[in-house]
Amino acid sequence: GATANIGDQVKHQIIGIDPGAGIMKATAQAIQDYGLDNWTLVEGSGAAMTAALDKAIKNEDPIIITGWTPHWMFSKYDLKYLEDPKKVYGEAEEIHTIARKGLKEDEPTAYEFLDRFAWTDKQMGEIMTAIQEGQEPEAAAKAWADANEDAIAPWIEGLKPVDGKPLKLAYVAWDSEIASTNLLKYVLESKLGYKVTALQVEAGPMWTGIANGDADASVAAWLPLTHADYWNQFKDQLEDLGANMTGVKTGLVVPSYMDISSIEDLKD
Ligand code: PBE
Repeated sequence: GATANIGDQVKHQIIGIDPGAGIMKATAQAIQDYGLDNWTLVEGSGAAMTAALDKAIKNEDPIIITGWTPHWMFSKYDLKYLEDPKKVYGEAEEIHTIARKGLKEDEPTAYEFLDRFAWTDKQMGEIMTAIQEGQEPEAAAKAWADANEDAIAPWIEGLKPVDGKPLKLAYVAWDSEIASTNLLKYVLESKLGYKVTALQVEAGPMWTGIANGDADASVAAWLPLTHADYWNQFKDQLEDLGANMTGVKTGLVVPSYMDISSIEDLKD
C-alpha cells in the first residue's frame, strides 16, 4: 500500500548511478510513464549510490535507488524491488558478451573462450562479495578461479594458448562488471597466455570501442532492454556472442522497512 508523503521523505529524489548506464535511461522513462512529474533522478556512480544506501540503512532512513541483480547489496542488506507493472525495466534481461568484428579470425583462442563463457549470478556474487569485503578485484578473481577449476575447465578445454598476445576487454565500473572482467582477465592470462588490458570506460565509449575495434570484447552488455539504445546504434558494427548470464534484473530498489511496494506508490 502507498504511504503518504514518501516523495517528501526522500526529497523526491531517486539515487542513480553514472549517466551512461542503461538503468538511468530506464528510470527517466519510468519517471515519465508513471507520472512522477516532480521527481529527480540524481546522477552519480555505482560507488556513490551504494555509499548513500549504506548510510540510509544505518539510520533507517528512507531511500530509493537504481538497483540491479546480481549485486552484493542484496546479500548485505534487506532490500526489495519496487513492482513495475508497466514493465519499464523490461523482463528476462541477460548479460551478453560482445566482440569486435574480426576477432574470430585474429584471435581464435580468445574468441572461442569468450563464446563459451557463461556463469551464474551465484558464482558472480561470490567474487563481488569478496571485493566488497575488501579484497582487490584481481585477488578476488584469482582466488575464485583457483577454487573453481571445475567451472573454468569447459571454457578453456582444448584451446591452444598464445604467447603473450595483447587483448583489450572494455568494461564499466559497475560492481557486477568489475567481477566478471577481472575473472576473464585472470583466466585469459593464466590459462590462455594473453596479456589482457581491462579498459575501464563509460558505457557509451564501451560500445563505441568494440564497434570501432579499439577494444576486442566486453562481457558487460545488458540486453535486450538495458543497453537497447547502444545495441540499436552499433549492432551492425560488432558481434553478439550471446548471453554469459541469464535471469538478471534492473529496477528501483528500497530497503525492506519502507512501506511501499510499487513504483506507482511514488506518485503523490
Ligand atoms: N547496470 C549494471 C548497468 C548494466 C550493468 C544495470 C547498472 C546499466 O544500467 O547499464
